[in-house]
Amino acid sequence: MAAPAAVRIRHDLQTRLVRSRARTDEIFSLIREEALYDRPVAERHRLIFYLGHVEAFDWNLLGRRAFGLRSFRPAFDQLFAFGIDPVGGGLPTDGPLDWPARREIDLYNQRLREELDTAIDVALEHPSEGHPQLLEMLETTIEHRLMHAETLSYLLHRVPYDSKVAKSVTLRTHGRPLKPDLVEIPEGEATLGLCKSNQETFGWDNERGECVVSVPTFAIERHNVTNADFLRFVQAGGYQHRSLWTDGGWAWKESSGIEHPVSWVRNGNMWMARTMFEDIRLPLDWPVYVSHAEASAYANWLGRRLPNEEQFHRAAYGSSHHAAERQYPWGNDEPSAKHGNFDFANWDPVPVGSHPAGASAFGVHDLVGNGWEWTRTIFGPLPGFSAMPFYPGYSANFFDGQHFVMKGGSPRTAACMLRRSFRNWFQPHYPYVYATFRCVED
Ligand code: AVJ
Ligand code: FE
Repeated sequence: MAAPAAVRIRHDLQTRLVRSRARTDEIFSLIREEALYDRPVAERHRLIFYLGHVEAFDWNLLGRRAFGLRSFRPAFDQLFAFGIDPVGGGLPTDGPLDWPARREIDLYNQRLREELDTAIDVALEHPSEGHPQLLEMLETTIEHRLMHAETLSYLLHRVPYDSKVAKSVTLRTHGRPLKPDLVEIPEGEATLGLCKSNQETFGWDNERGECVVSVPTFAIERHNVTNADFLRFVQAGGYQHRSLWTDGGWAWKESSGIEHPVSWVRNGNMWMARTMFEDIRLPLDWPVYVSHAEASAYANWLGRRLPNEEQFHRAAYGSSHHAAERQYPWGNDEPSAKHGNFDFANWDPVPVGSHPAGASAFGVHDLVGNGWEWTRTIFGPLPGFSAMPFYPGYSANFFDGQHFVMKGGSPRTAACMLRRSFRNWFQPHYPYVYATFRCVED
């Protein structure tokens, strides 16, 4: 006999919570003690902040709000509550000594996990009696933590090798670039967001609402732009041609002295790539990871553009004119390793085109996994948007015209966030995320 729905939900969410904690625990176990107070990316917090943040977030939302538990360390609840982009535009100026000792944070984390686990156990036993949004809140904490597993990973990419506990990993590259190739996508409809009827599926506020748009015919690159492709742009002086850049992009590039992708390292006349645990010769067949500004300059150089959000949807989830859209590029099967490089399968990319089983109906490769994809769509609400009452700033704080939508997923994106409606976003001058791109021709 199948387990009753309540028992299944409970088992599922509790298992997912335990597994997501293991992800963030694993990442922290890779950071050597002395590097915990470092700030690998100037715009973000010191690593130590995230050690408290992923736990305090769960505690504030579930412990305090859903269960009404009493604070035992209110100063930590506040200190670690939020932190994404620095407010006010300047860079953060705190020093290592402004942060509590690791031991203090570990004790805080341990105690709140114990209290939460007990309360969750009781609450899921009687789901109808507790907070009406408990299940949604649980999913929120799990996905929030998993998003930080990704953002922590890219911060870790910036930490010096000798400050990390080395892991032995296999990096795959054939060193052979593919021939660039455009695929024509016939006009059709694309559905952005979660259908209103689809109430059971968890989604963040920016996914709610439904927006069916018709997309005219266009052509899109079959594979992501590779390091080999981008090297031609660098060698053609792409970083020096003012006309390829927007005013903001040029100003950013000039003031930060950027002349190549942030993960590339010049070694004499050889190009190397910085991976998670070692420098290797630049893998020519990997997708290039760049900021939106660099991606746009490259597209301009070819007389192409970045896709907009609906073009990405059409190429990824559409099929011949009238057929229904798919849940994933490959169809409706749940994501698995054969479909792409995601769900923490690797710390770094694999060659483009490595997962033909994950290609879309139109034969476009790697739309999900191996690197988020920049779009030219400014991040904003879908029609009918309303903020989540228990986390009103999650998306709305970024509806400022300064962020672009990214779609797809990276090697460090959890499988649950590969759903079609999921939308990620970053500023155009933020080169540290695992973001690649491909171009379109209208
Ligand atoms: C959705 C990935 C842009 O990391 O800035 C984490 C996720 N929000 N804590 C970010 C997030 C609050 C967010 N992104
Ligand atoms: Fe957060």
